[in-house]
Amino acid sequence: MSTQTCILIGAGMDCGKRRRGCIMGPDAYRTAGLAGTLNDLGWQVEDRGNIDAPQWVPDAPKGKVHAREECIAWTKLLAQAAETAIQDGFPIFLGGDHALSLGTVAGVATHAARIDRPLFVLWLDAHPDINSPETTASGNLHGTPIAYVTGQDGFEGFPAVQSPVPAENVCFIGLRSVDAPERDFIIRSGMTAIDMRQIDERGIAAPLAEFLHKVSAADGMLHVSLDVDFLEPAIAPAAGTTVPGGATFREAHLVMEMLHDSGLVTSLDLVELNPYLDDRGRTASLMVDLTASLFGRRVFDRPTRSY
Ligand code: 5AB
Ligand code: MN
Ligand code: MN
Ligand code: MN
Repeated sequence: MSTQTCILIGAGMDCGKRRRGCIMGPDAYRTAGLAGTLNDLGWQVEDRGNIDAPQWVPDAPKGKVHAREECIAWTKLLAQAAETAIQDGFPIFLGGDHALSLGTVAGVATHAARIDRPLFVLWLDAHPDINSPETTASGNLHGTPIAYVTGQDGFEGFPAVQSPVPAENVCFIGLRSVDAPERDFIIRSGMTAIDMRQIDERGIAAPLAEFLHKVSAADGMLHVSLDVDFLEPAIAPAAGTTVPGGATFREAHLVMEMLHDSGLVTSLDLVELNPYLDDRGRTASLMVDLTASLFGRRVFDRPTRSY
């Protein structure tokens, strides 16, 4: 990581699905000590507070998509905030549900294009979140950001994505709940999709190293989007869409440690934490500890690795 300043941006976006509670996420991360933890690791921390929720706008009466107008308003705010923050340091977006990535990834992609570097996206999630407003069965936009940022159709009313992320630059790790239209799309698209079975068979380090090599060879910027439901629900209960069979404590830390060693990560989303569902703050604390591993916490020093 090139810069030593990280910028915290709270985005309590809660309209990407029907079950409420992610609005409390940013404050849970602060309560769990995120800023102090990063400070202790030698980072300067600038907390920009929470983005004010857009003024409430009524949902269009027809259509299956939940809170489309509100999500459009958030996307505009977040894309702007992301584009600005990444010029000043390493942004960490404190969600909020995963619909916030419509804005954050679009914003960092605009920046990457401006400085003429390719953007890669690592999606740590049980789900690929590649439905469009047309293919979604639930109507929940937290299941759509990858479709949006790679420039798929169906996002009428949303700002046009200025610099779509090429499908080949996207890597999913942790998949175990994929809708039929999502599966078809992934197979056609050339995205790298590491499901839990592959992780069982190969371990998590080998496929991650392959992807990091690709990022490194292209001199890419790397945006990481960490959904709480990437993790095994037994260790991370505070998510609305848990799926059994997720990443273990050590698998998740190893991913973060390797990401740190790579020096390739330039922005991070922490999403889908619903503190209302947590168990004495342990999911919030685990997410903070995983972030610490990404920012250099380790037992013993190891030489920086080139992938
Ligand atoms: B999350 C589902 N594919 O579209 C849908 O938690 C789940 O951000 C989406 O990964 C899960 O509603 C969205 C069934
Ligand atoms: Mn997700
Ligand atoms: Mn998910
Ligand atoms: Mn979820």
